[in-house]
Amino acid sequence: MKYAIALGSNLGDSRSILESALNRLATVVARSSWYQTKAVTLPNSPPQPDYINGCAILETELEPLELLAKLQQIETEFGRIRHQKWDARTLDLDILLINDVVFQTETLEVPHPRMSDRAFVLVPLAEIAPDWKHPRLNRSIAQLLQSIDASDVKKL
Ligand code: PH2
Ligand code: MG
Ligand code: MG
Repeated sequence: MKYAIALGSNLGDSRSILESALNRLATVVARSSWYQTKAVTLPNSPPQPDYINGCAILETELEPLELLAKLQQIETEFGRIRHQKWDARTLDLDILLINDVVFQTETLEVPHPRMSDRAFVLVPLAEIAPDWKHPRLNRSIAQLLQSIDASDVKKL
């Protein structure tokens, strides 16, 4: 199965955490550059450090919920502590896309429900998978990127 995943960090030594996390995933077939991005936060929450974000493509036999468990295990290994939604974190690993399917359970929704309006996801993903079609929106990643403002996303 082919997966697109997003990587992000805005606490600790983000760059080295992200590199080490990628090395823990044996099945990476493509990876983007790293980007410095402004933290998207909930309204009225205190400011957060910038994130480093990137994306990768994995080819693996793991089923979606098995891959999710593995990604969460790696997040924990790198010191992820879950406080509130959208809090600063040492490592966030999200499943964005799985082949051309829609997958929805209590614990996992793919395509990632917010990916289509997030420049910090679409810019790195467009670098490695511009033609991958979002199966709910029927538009490619490159097309989705054209409809949003990506000026806060800077290549490192
Ligand atoms: N992740 C969030 C919330 N806000 N902002 C940026 N720039 N990058 C992220 O990865 C990010 C965020 C929740 O997962
Ligand atoms: Mg996330
Ligand atoms: Mg997450």
